[in-house]
Parts: sequence; C-alpha cells; structure tokens
Amino acid sequence: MDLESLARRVSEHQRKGLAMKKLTLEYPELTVEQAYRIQALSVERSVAEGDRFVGWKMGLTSRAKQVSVGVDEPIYGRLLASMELRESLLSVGGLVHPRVEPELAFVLKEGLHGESVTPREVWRATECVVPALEVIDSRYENFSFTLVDVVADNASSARFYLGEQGFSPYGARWDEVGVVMRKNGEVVQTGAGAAVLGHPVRSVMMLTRMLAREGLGLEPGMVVLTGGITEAVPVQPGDAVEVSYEGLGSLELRVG
Ligand code: OOG
Ligand code: MG
Repeated sequence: MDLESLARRVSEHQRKGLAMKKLTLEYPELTVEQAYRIQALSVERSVAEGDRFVGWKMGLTSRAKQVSVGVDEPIYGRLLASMELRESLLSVGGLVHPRVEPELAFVLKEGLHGESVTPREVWRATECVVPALEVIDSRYENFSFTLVDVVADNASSARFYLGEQGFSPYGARWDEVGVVMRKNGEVVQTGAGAAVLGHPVRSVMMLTRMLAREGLGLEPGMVVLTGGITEAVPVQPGDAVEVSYEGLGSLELRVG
C-alpha cells in the first residue's frame, strides 16, 4: 500500500475539516509503525507548504481519555504553528466535531533525547509549564477509530491554546494541580494533574523514549502537550468553555 497517498488523503481531510472512513476498514493490515509514517508524511506536506513544526503532543495518557475513545495506549502527534490559537476564540470553520480538553504544556529551553531520560533531566530542560487547552478533532466519522487510525490522523490534533503566564517547573506540584472545567457556566469535568500517567512529567519522559526509538528527539523551544487530564468536551458555536487550574489562573475559549 502507498503510504504517501494515504498521507495525502489524511492531509486533505484535515485541511478541509471533512470526515472520512477509518483507514483500517480499507487496510486492516496497517501497522502502528506505518501509521506514524503516514502522520509524519502528512505533517511534512504542511511544512513544505509553509507551516512550521513547533512541538509534540501526547495523547491517551489518562484513563479518562483512554476509556472515552476505547484505545488504551498512549500515542503522540505533531504540532504545527497553524494550530496555535492566538486569542481565546475558537472558530469551528475547518473542523469536523471539535472537543476541548484541559492539559498542562511543557515549553523546553533545551533538547531532550534518548531512551533513559529521567525526571531531573526533564526539569532541567524545561523553561516553563503552562496551563493549556487542546482542541482535538478526529477526522473519522463519529469520532470512532482504532489505535492505528488515530495515529495516522496525527492523534486528532487540531488546535491548541496556551495560557499567557508560564510557571517555573519547580513552582507547583503538577500532579496535585486540580482542574475544573465549565461549559456555559456548568461544571462538566474535574480532575488533577496526576490523571496524566501519575505525573505529567512522565508524559514528557515517555514521549522522549517513544521518539528515541525512531531516532527522533525534542528540540529547544518546542512545546509538549502532556495529554488531556479529563475527558474531552464537545463544543459548538455559541459555547464558552472555562477551565480553572488551581492556583494558576484560568483559561477561557469562546466558540464561534
Ligand atoms: C486522541 C487524542 C487524545 C489526549 O490528550 O488524550 C489526546 C483522541 O482522543 O481523539 O489528545
Ligand atoms: Mg490532548
């Protein structure tokens, strides 16, 4: 099978915000390795067209997320400059069925490489930790997919929004930070940093390890989204989502 042409198919559906059938319906023999190749090729297409590769995201690092999509293994995806929201407004144009989830993002000042990275090394390489919202949008019909499908679709990456205030990596117990998510004023999700693999730092370690196996690594300046702390919440135009991060302020996203 031609991974280039599958990457082109995925890219087109991502760009147009069009739902598609699961790739595994047509190609049940696709492997996870091939799916990561499709992901890389589709992101390379965007970069060739002028976009910029700015970081990575981990996905399915919390039980809540794994249960909600029925895939119980962490995955990674690639973040592009065009995905970053510059203001607290999410336009649903070009999206299929967006969902919002609260996350903690790490911004690196140094690179991270290798299979045996320690928490200490992650802290030393981290410039700051920032409260973040990720907007995921599966390109698959009904937001339904297998591990292979979601990896090929860049781990459902669509948009991300970082808080303006960065915090020292030593400034909080990141596992104990509580989050409360409200949609249109009502509490819809609650959780704590520990939902992410016990501690969000472990998500960065796992990402570094997964990338090292492919001969890849994290570069200085990159953003890492460590994974949804709670289930993702579907949004539509007119909604307003607000997440408060205990002791760190809150983030709001209006949907239009
Ligand atoms: C896959 C992406 C998961 C997270 O933070 O767990 C993710 C999906 O749920 O569509 O971004
Ligand atoms: Mg996420």
